[in-house]
Amino acid sequence: MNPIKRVAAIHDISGVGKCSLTVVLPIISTAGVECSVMPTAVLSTHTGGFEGFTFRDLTEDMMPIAEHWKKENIQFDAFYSGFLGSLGQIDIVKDIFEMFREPETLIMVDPVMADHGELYSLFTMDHVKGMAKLCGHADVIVPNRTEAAFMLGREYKDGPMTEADIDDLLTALAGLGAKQVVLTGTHFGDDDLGAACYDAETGRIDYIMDKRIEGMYHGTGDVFGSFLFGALLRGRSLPEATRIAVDYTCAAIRLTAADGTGPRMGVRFESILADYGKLFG
Ligand code: PXL
Repeated sequence: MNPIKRVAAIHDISGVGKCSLTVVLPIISTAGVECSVMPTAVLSTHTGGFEGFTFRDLTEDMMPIAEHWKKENIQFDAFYSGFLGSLGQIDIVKDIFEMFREPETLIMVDPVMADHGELYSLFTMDHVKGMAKLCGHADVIVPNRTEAAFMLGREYKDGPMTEADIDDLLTALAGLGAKQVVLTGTHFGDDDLGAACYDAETGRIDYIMDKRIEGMYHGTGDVFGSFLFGALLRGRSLPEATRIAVDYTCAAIRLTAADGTGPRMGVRFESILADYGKLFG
């Protein structure tokens, strides 16, 4: 049996609403990858669609946690960072990558900060600049179209895209420094939605779309990123892992739409976890 891989997931814990560590941990574990966690903050709920959420900032604990891991000689095959509550946390995460990076370490950064043309309530344009820099320290980045436009200093455009639009964005994003880019929220028409991936080393671009499901659901970025990273760490190629992430995220959204639970409670990924796990034997 191959040794199990270990990833350190650096995200907040939002108690209710199914995003960040409450979805990253179960999904990565189901892929058969050990998921260690560094919580960056503890919130009562995520910040989209709930009023008066609590926010316990854990910035001061992050470096002591990393130093303890280092002292105990704990090694990681991979890092996956997502929502970071402040500019200070972005710098600390960069330092943590440098502390632990070995030639084979795979680092994925999801520059979680915006969607549908708007920054999340906690962030400013300084956060955008910081995240763009952090993307330069990653091997794989997973921005949505809003985050992509903001990090590139471009105007955000929604609506259908051509292959040329997508290729232009993907190659510009690779210019931030990561070799592999997965752009989410891409679509060619009104009835499709998915992701496109680019490997700057081979120049290969894949467009991976599914049928659009009406409505907007919270936490889909973290569910998508977790399905993607689990598959990458289990040896799937970038296009294969992107296909898996699109298929499973859409399946979770379809179940949620059928449940009628609304957008803010996250998506029903639990019901498809067992099938996802079977992909990896
Ligand atoms: O899904 C990304 C995310 C993670 N963590 C918190 C959030 C969000 C998105 O809004 O608010 C706290």
